[in-house]
Amino acid sequence: MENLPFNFLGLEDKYSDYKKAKFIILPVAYDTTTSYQPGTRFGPEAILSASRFLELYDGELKTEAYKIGICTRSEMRPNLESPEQMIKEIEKIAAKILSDKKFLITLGGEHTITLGVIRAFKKFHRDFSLLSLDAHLDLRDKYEGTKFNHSCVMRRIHEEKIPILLAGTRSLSREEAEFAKKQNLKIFHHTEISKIALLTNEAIFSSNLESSNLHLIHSQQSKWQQEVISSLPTKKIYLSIDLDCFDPGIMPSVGTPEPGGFSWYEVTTLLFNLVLAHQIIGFDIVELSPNRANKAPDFLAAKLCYRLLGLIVKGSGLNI
Ligand SMILES: [Mn+2]
Repeated sequence: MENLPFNFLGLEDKYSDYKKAKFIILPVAYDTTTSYQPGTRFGPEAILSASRFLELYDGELKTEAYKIGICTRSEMRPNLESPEQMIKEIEKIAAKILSDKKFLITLGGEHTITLGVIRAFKKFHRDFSLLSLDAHLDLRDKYEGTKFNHSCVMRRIHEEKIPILLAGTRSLSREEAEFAKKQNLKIFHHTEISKIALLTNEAIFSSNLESSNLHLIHSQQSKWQQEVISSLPTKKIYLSIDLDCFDPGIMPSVGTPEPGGFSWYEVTTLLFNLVLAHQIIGFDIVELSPNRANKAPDFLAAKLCYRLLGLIVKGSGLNI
């Protein structure tokens, strides 16, 4: 293992060279405004570390997405001048990668980084919307003296006139609730999702678990997933995954671990169904705040990233 290069999946040059690679991983070690438990600046490194222990073959999808080339860029360090300056730097680097016609994956770092990435995507794509899986709405106008706090990021993206859909919400302020209502934003609170899921999922899971055929489970789109997917107003989707959307039982390594949340299978089946109906143009996985004593969350984040790459390869019809 020591001999493997330190990049996503530990890939040799043949598969990780920038020129040849289709997928570019941009690690952004930034956590200046994280409120409760700081440490998300160590998230990208922990995801890369864990990814080197993943199987290169995704047995569930029957894909080997690495063959399409995955280049890991060197880590962006925090710009301590101001959060706004950091966002500008991210936008610049992301725009360069997109101008090279690459598929960009950003690893955080705190959620604020999504704003810089979205501003870059705006230069290259028309008509896309953002799906954010997150325990929080991140719709505050200002927090702790800055408009560029991680809990304001969806408010800023909304101001960029990108349609946003937020799913997995379990915690919000009165200000955010009122803003979302006034702006008529589509929000899937986790309690509502759980209620719909309880009513519809039980039969699906109990009938298919015995066969261990996950494809069979995937092929059954549950009602809440159907509603999320059909509420997305555009074909092109930018996906932002705040890891606190997961149940803290499986994802305790986040800045603000809210009780409740998605299971691994809920998220992966949602993503499976998302690629069937939409085109994912880019994604980020943010807010991992690693804990040395528990590596399972790092591994979850790495596997989630590779699963998404496999789904995108499969969705684009490439036979790899
Ligand atoms: Mn969050």
